[in-house]
Amino acid sequence: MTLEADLREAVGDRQVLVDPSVTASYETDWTRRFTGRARCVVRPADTREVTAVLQICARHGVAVVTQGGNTGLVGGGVPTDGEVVLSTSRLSQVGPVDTVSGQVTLGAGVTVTAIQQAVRPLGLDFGVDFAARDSATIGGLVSTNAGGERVLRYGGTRQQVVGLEAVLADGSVLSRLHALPKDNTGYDLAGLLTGSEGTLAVITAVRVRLWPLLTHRTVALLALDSTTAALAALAALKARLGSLEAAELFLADGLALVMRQTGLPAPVPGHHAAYLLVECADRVDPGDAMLDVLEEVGALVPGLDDIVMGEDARSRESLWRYREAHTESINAVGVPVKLDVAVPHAHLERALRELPALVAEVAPGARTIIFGHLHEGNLHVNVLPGEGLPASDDHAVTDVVLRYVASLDGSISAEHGVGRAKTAWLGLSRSPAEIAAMRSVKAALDPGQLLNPGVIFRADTGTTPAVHA
Ligand code: 2HG
Ligand code: ZN
Repeated sequence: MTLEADLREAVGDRQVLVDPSVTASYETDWTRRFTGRARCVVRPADTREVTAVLQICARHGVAVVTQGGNTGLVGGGVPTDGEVVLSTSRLSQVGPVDTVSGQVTLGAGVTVTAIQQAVRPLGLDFGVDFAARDSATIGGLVSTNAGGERVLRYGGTRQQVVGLEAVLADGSVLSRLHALPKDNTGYDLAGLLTGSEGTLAVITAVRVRLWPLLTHRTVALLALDSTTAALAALAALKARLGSLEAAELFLADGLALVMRQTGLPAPVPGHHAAYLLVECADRVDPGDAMLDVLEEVGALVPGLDDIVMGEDARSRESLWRYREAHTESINAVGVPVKLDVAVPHAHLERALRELPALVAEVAPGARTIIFGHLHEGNLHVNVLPGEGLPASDDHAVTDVVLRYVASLDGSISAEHGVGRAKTAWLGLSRSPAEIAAMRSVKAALDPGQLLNPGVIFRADTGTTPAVHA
């Protein structure tokens, strides 16, 4: 039997997609940067069917790319040439919420919005949130160890994972879904699979920790004359506000682009180099405490030019729009080279000053828009070709940015992962010994190189990538 016939028998005719007009949306990421061709798309309904799919693919020697909400930014979830795309969209079960332990088990295909809708009525909340919440799935979040806007308070996805279930390339099922808060019985396999970007197993379910739902929120947008002032303001706010939940950075050129694309008015009058969006959340209204602290911080921090507060839901949302609309506004102008990096706070001001000039050397006329999560020093460097100019040379732009970041002791991937986009540069952030250990793990769990070949490591050789800092 053909691969397709075997798959149809395992999951049903309607769940094996081969029509190019239907598979197209699975073959390109939403930024349009990564595109390839799938042999077919298969949509298993449960763990048993995932096992069958993997066993069939192993038998036919065909590689598998797992895809969740397809909101990734490094090409880790799209096929290249003839792989089977395993979509987790039908693994969408939400288990009963355990309100004593504050945990819930979720199918890999459950979106962040669906998690919020399931747990918020019970007075609980999920610790990870970001703009792609309506499409991004928990399986994708765990595979990429996604960050987002609440890391300052709750940590990243890794900190939310209590256990998981996953299927290895040979079809065996690893199930660590029980709710025991203490379990010291050897290797932390759930931890290993978190951030493994689909290269070690297909995650089918995740048990996550939940947090008390904070019912009252206040947002403030601070306009500042420098990133150094933004860092000083953040340090002062962190020391004074236990309810601080988010601290997001954007700059004058990013704001101008967002205003042009969305039609939003200027949030505050005048020109300011940097903007810091902060949110506090609590079970009682944090507004008054925040106002007092902001007054104190205004007196303490030179360069804090202006502040606008958003207390009701609408004004909070419209302040968040200035930050969250960056990605879509950049995408509306062209296909950017997207680089998600982290630099130590001590080098942040310098990095923001030097990066656009460095990029311009290899991509003349390019526009470099930078924004991100200030607390983690996480910068989203988006490089758009200048108006009327051809697309930038992705490789040259990536090379100059990642080498520069590594020279500052930063990370070449803060929250989006390595994917296919950054395999050649892994050696800038990981030592040869670390890469060799990671390759040994990959070889042990997926000896046939069936799961996401070409992601994290280059697919071609067993050797360490040649690029070193
Ligand atoms: C964000 O923080 C996302 O908004 C996307 O990580 C970043 O579009 C980007 O470069
Ligand atoms: Zn981000």
